[in-house]
Amino acid sequence: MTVYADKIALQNRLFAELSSMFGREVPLYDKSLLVNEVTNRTVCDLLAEMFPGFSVSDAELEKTSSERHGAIRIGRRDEYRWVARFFACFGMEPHNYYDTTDIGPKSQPIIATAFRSTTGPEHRIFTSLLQTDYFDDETQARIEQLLSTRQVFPDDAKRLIERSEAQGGLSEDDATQLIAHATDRIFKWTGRARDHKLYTDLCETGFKLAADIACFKSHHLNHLTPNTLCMDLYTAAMRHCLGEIDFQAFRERAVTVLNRFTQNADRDYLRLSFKHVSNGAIDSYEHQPLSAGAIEEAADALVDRLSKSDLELWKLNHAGFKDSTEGPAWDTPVLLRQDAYKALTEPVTFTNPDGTIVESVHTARFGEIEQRFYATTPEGRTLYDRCLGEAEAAKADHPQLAKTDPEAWEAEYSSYFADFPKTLPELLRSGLVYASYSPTDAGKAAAGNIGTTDIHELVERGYATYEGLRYEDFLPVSAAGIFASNLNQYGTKSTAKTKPTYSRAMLEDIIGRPIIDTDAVYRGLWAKSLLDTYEALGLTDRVDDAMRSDLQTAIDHCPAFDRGAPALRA
Ligand code: OOG
Ligand code: NI
Repeated sequence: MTVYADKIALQNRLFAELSSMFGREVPLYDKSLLVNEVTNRTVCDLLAEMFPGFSVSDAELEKTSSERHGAIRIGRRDEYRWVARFFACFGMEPHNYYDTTDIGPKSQPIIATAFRSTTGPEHRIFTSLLQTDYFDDETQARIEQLLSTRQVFPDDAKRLIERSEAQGGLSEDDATQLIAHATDRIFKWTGRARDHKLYTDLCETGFKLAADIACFKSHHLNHLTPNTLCMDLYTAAMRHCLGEIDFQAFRERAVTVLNRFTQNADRDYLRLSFKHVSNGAIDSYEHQPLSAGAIEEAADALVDRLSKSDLELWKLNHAGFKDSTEGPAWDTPVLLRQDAYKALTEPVTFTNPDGTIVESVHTARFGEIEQRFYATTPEGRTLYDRCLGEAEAAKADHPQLAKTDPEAWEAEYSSYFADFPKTLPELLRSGLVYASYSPTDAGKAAAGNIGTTDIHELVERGYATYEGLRYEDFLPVSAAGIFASNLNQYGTKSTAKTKPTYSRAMLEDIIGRPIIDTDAVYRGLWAKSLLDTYEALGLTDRVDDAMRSDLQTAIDHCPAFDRGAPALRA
């Protein structure tokens, strides 16, 4: 039997290659990775002092920081299906349906899903599909006509994808070739576009996003987002390197954010952020206070490092950094926080239908960064949406505050998230986030003599332990915020006679495979861990029937488990 290349290993290779490609295309992206590495190193060194025994080698840090999410925007349905089939060769399936045509003033003419692995994903790609019927008939026809004449996937790439589907995998050589098609053609920035008139018509009517899709000949990456260990330190460092804040302001900010970061960084943060360190190791560290002056020293060292000539980002083509971070407040560890340097204005050569050439520019590709936190339950998500709604309304009231007095806005922003507990145990007790539970040795030893099935009590008594599940998906309102601030353009309004509506089923039809609902994944992982823990603690028979059957249903509906696997004991 032929053994094909491991799909997750291929996924890592694909994203490493895409990252090199993007680094060659966009010098500022490459440098932003260096800023991330430098600030992450500072964070790790402080954590090592706080948790003696904890350490992160440069190689581990690189691995921890090599996670990426990309964003691509597709024009045609048949292209979209090829994209889905392409990512399936790398073990990435569609997760969640996002509809940004229907989010009020921030709306954009796209529906989307994200391709990723179902469990433990390290990479994702948010893939939008332009909805041409969002436009008036004439514009729709112009967009569709132009799109109909491009071929983004080379025939050889299609053959490799078909081979992978037929065989169930690719040889290393075939995979290498398919990755080369990705970086040399499919996702490559060409600096060339078509139909300057359509381009300007779309931009001038507020549809920059549509112009970015319709007039280009590849599915160029819009951004490729690394993860940071401390969002607020990274954004301050970027602002400093871009020349927006001087070294004194940076130092002051670094001291502030490192102080509060180190006060909040606990074992749950270590578990969330460092997957390569075992839970046992994390439990074994002592937690000790930092030595006096440690934070000031770290800030001084950072100021020094950022002033070196290899980090003079202000010398590169750039449009500054966003004014405020999307997502929950800094002190509320749920879902994800995202920020970005703004879209760059890049030279583009347009070829018109009559063959004439126009030298112009295009502003679309930006440099996002993110930090991921705990996955919310539906109750947690509802609370988040309410808090965010209030925060956004306040922002609309005084939009300049984030720029003129960032610290005041930060404090105000936090106040809208006050209803969220701030630590994982409290979030779990409130039923706002998911965790995976497991029995402890003490619990197993006490099996048969334990008088409660309340999981929080079992944790408190030391019979069970937990690990928060990380949020692995996207937030369409954050995405819309990112679109808006990067394009210097708020949302759009449909120009069709009647605004069409879209559905998950429509996108599934286009893709030709089911879209996985990730709440069912988080819930299933949580439920299975609970039932397994009860079993190991000898509590299965004491769990009440309704609860047991709820948990079993969640497991049965969880796409992360092989449906053929034997069900747990009922
Ligand atoms: C995709 C926007 C979504 C995110 O991080 O929320 C996204 C795009 O810009 O095309 O990447
Ligand atoms: Ni993104």
